[in-house]
Order: sequence, then structure tokens, then C-alpha cells
Amino acid sequence: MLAALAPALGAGAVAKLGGVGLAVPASAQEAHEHTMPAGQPAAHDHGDVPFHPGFKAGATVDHRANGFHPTELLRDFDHGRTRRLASGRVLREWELVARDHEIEVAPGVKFPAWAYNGRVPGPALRAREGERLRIRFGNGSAHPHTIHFHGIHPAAMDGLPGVGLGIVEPGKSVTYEFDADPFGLHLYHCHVTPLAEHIARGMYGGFVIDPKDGRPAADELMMVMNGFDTNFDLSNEVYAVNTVGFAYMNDPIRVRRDELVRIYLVNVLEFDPVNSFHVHANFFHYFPTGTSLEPVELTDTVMQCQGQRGILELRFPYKGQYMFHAHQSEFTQLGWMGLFEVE
Ligand SMILES: [Cu+2]
Repeated sequence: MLAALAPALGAGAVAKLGGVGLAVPASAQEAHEHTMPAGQPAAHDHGDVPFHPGFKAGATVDHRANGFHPTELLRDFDHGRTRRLASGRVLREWELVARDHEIEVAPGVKFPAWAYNGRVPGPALRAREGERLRIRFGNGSAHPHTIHFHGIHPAAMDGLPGVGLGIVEPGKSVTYEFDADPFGLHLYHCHVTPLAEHIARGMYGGFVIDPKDGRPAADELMMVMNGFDTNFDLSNEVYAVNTVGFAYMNDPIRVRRDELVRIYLVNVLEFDPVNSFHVHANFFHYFPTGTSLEPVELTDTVMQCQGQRGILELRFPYKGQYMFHAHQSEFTQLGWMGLFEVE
């Protein structure tokens, strides 16, 4: 059974999975019956764990069809275009377009997403404290949407239906403009009702405002914790970081030994009250919301409610593969797990 999974998960991943008693079902039939795949030790019998019936063992997600690859999303920060205003201040501009776009969120599991710029999560927008920001938003979706940014700005720019620029109907566009304030790790998302659906469909992204003097040099990774309600029963069937379940088991995140790694961690998960991040065999400094340059905690596990986010800083002192995952085991088994490959 584990050998059959190798193409999907990679040899190292399978070893890890075997080691901790986690596995994806060998066939859709097994999943329907809610039984563990054969060969699992009794001590790891998870009874009627709700594996997603669509998970296809031996297959990988078609990232090309999705239009994005989770490994590329990690380090893909969108700095937009900049120019100097007469006042000397920097104006930073982006263009975001919403459209309806089917994506594959786990091997064999398709989801009709609504996406900013064709990707879920949307672009990781990155600015610097004190800049003027201008975001032109065009709605190419069949549904009304907005962009609601977290940050400090006037009500008219808040992306809320009935306030200021309000709802953006299909085919229409608006321009949001405000100051980059305060520095930290924020997010943006659609705010049209039903809100849970507009968010759960994929309309969100990370939003980084760097402090005026920046942060120490590091290998920086954007991780948006999300999930997918693929049968629309108001609970999630797939959990992930950056959308594709098990993606970083197939393609471990390569980092360098002793180098500072900075993770921008955002939780946008709908239908579950909390999410979490745990890293194996290591500890990280945690900066809640990234609004201070002093960490509040040295830990190996952090919990976030929806909309919460924070910056993690760590170094890996030893080579090898280190797992990271939600510490809610159900989320882990349904896709929210990955590996760091320290080289
Ligand atoms: Cu929307």
C-alpha cells in the first residue's frame, strides 16, 4: 500500500507517513467505507476518520492546469509597481482581477474556486510602512465581490457592501487607495455575503507591510492555511497550506541549514474555529500579527483563529527532513502536512 503511494507522496513522505501512522486511502472505495488502508498497525487505527472519498492514491495534482504551483507560491511576493509622488512619497500600485476558476486541491479533488489573479491564495501583496497604496480591482467573475483589506484606512476604502466603494458587480471595477499602516502581516479577502462562501471559495491573500527599516535578511515563505468544502456541506474535506493538500509532502520545502527562515503564517480557514501550525524537532520565535520586532514567545506550536496571522522565525541546526503540520490530527490527515528539507 505504501509503495503504491510513493508516486503521490514521495519516498521520504511515505516513510514519514508510515512512521506516524498517517496515510491517504488506497482507493476511493476504502474511503467511502471509512476504513484505514490495510497494513496499518492496530495502535494507529483511526476508526471512521472521514477521509475524502475523492483522494486518488498514486496521482499528483495538475499544477499546470491550476495555473500555480504551491512551491512557487511560497516565495512569490508581489511588490507591484512603484513611482514617486510629487511629495516624495512612494505610490505602490497593483491590479487584481477576480475570476471563477476550477482548481484541483488534492489528487483527484476538483473545486470550483473564485480567485484573485487566477490563484488561491491570491497574490501576496508586499509594501513598506508609510507608502501610499493603490489597488485597481476588476471583477471578471460571475458573482459580485470586493476586496476588504486589513489595516488602518477610511471606511470608504474598506471593501464592505453598502459602504464607500461598496459591492463590485461582475464586469465593473473600482480603485482602493490608502496608506500602508501599520507594519505587520495582514490579509485581504472578499467581504460580500454569504461571507463564509466568498472566503471559502478562495478569495483571500496575504498582505505584508514591511517596517520602514525592514527585517533581518531571511529566506521568507508565505503560508496561507486554508481548506475546501468540496461537497458544500459547510465543513471542509481538504485542509492545506497554500491550497493543495499534501503538496509539500510531494515537494518538500528546501531550506538551508542555519539560515534564518521567516514564515508569514495566515489563517483563512472557514467552518472550523481554529487552525494551528506545529514544526517537528525545532522551535520558532513568534511575532503575532508581525506588528512588533520583538517576539512574544519561543515555541513549536501556535494556534490561530480565522483572520489571525503571525510571523515565525527559526533556523534548522541539523540536516534532514522535518515535518510541519496542523496539530489537529484530522486536518493533518486531510492534507495539512508538509516537510522541510534542510540542506
Ligand atoms: Cu466575493
